[in-house]
Amino acid sequence: MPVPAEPSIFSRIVAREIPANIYAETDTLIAIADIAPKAPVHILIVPKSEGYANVVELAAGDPGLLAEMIALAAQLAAEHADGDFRLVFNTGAGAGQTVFHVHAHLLAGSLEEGSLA
Ligand code: DGP
Repeated sequence: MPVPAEPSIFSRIVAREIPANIYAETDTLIAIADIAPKAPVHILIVPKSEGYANVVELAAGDPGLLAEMIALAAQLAAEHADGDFRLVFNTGAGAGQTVFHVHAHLLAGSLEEGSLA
């Protein structure tokens, strides 16, 4: 699993080189407020390791970690909204992915149609 030469923005947040509003942290994941929220609750759920660029790679390489991300999303949606949520994995630049360190957008709280990340 190749590790990118430059740490991603999320790795720099994990290392506390860049500040972020941290919602949760486990041995393997960090959950932070998105810097440009698209919903009342917009949290990024990010594996601390940056070995996987997108959710397809993660699902193939470490499905257990993907399951951990989904469980944390459900927990955070229950804690910060009514428990209902949308989970978005932008995959590829053409789909709007800008950070190639896999992450899930957790969107919750009075979502409107079209309020995708
Ligand atoms: P995507 O476009 O799916 O790759 O999502 C990347 C998200 O990362 C985007 O919604 C904005 C967010 N983001 C970018 N830079 C920062 C940052 O420095 N801090 C935080 N908290 N979020 C960031």
